[in-house]
Amino acid sequence: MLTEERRAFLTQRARQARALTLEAIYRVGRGHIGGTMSIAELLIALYDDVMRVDPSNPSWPERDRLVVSKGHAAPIVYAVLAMKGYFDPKLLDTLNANGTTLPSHCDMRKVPGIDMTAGSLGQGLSAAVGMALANQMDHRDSYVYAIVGDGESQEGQVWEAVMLAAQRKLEHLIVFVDDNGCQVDGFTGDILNMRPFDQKYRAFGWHAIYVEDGHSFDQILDAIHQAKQTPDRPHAIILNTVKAKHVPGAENTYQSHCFSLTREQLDNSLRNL
Ligand SMILES: Cc1ncc(C[n+]2csc(CCOP(=O)(O)OP(=O)(O)O)c2C)c(N)n1
Ligand SMILES: [Mg+2]
Repeated sequence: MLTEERRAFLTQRARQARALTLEAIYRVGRGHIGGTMSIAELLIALYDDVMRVDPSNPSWPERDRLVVSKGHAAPIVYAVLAMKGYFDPKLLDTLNANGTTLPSHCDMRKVPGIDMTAGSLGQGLSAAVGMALANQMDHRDSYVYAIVGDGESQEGQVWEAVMLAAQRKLEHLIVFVDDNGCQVDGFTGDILNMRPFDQKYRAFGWHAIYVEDGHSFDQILDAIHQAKQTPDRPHAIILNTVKAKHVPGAENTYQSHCFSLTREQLDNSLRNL
């Protein structure tokens, strides 16, 4: 259970991450708003409370790693990395502009703190499984975290990685499914329903936890704590989230996936935050 003060601090950090992201996307003209806003609390929980990282040494071999397999969420990952001191927040002004070092999708060669390049959906979990397997073979106690979209989970490669992780008992692998119910051009349930995710992961031999409110720091952190208490299996934490959370008029719509904010929408969102 978080203290009142800690919860308020984390909430403020998530607000800041959302604001930096929306401002950067507004500046570039268009971007992935829905799927960035649905993982704000998760990223803040990971970077401010959970992950063992050193922003002054991004390639520290003993660090915990994060693979954001839904690589289109890069703008908010960059915002959080900048807030952690990996690079100057002023760089966010160049998001996805010509010549930038902050491209629209997660890029490990250009951005300090990004552990895996992603954007071609379905591939990131395979990389995370490889990292967790390497840690296991090297007797490292570091954790590997991955974030996978609900629409992304329609990719067959996700389930190949899931099978191998269970076979190799990767107990230091924790995968978050951002179950916001929307993909690019429709509701995931209408296009190819993937729910219930927790039962699917369990059937594949994983330890799975369903989190009712994927924007609650208490619930996210409790689930991670529970995962770390459960040996011999990889862990899936299914987060029931809201696409475009805290963007007035866009919440829970698939049309929020990638769009241009008007000045008025940006101002409303910032006021709302
Ligand atoms: C292999 C592949 N196919 C298609 C795309 C285009 N694409 C980008 S995001 C997206 C939808 C993803 O939906 P979901 O995983 O639910 O993401 P979220 O709702 O979290 O934004 C698609 C189809 C892609 N990036 N990679
Ligand atoms: Mg989705």
